[in-house]
Amino acid sequence: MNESPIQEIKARLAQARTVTVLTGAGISADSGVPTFRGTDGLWRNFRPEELASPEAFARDPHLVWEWYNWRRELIASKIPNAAHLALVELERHIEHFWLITQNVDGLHPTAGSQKLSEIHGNIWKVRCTACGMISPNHDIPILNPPHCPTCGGLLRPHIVWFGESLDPQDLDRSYTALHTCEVLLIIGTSGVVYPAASFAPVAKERGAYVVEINLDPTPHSDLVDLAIQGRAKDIVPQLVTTSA
Ligand code: BJW
Ligand code: ZN
Repeated sequence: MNESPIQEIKARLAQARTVTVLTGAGISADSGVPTFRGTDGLWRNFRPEELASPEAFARDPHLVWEWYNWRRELIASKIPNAAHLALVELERHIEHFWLITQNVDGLHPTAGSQKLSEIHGNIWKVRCTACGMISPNHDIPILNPPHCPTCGGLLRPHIVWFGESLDPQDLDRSYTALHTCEVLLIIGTSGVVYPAASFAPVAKERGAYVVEINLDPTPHSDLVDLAIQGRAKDIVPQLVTTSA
């Protein structure tokens, strides 16, 4: 038995050939991106069904784009923090590594993560509601709902809203990573939004050693093997340093 939780996790990671990581808004909170459900969370001021649903977009695309324009402006000024960078380092050292993120801010790919699924989409991509084409789009500001250069259809943010299905390829890749991992690190998610809310029990049932890193306890804290309370930017880098 190792002397501290950090040492215990480091020992597990050192032995593991297959590691999966699930991240949520908490990891980007340390970069200054608001979470959804905390005291300063986005849903304190906005009702999800009014802005993050296909019905909301059909009712008022202008209002929905206004919200995304505000979010884009906010996120554009943020950079990856030490926790994002530590996960890039971990990816380099683990033979079979996969990062599943619920975050749409793009900070993981900006940090350099390559083996990842952005299961809720990416705020820097748009999708045509008519022809389905997905394309990168970094425009700021977006003052009016944009249209598809190919077919003229209305463009929407390439984000998974409530009631919408996740990309089957992303889900397949995620479940493979969850079914095969020896260690699952869950960082900065409240664990209430499905299907990601089921990922901890799925990996646990398959025998993974499951670790939660979060500022506060979550519905999964009692299920995991080790729950560490603290900031992602303080804890995650400690897991990947080679020093004792
Ligand atoms: C820190 C920290 C620091 C802070 N360091 N930690 C089964 C049962 C019940 C319901 C459903 C079900 N299956 C599907 C549903 C419906 C729905 C759902 O789950 N609803 C629940 C609310 C109950 N799910 C869906 O609709 C999904 N689709 C789907 O499953 O399709 C099939 C289907 C449909 C309908 C019925 C049945 C099946 C799609 C979900 C898409 C979620 N999209 C969103 C919004 C996108 C909008 C946008 O971003 O523009 O994605 S919701 C929002 O929540 C966002 C996030 O990715 C997601 C998760 O939030 P996250 O990351 O956990 O953030 P927070 O704020 O909740 O938590 C932050 C955490 O960080 C906290 O714990 C803090 O303590 C911590 N923290 N600072 C460490 N510094
Ligand atoms: Zn189109």
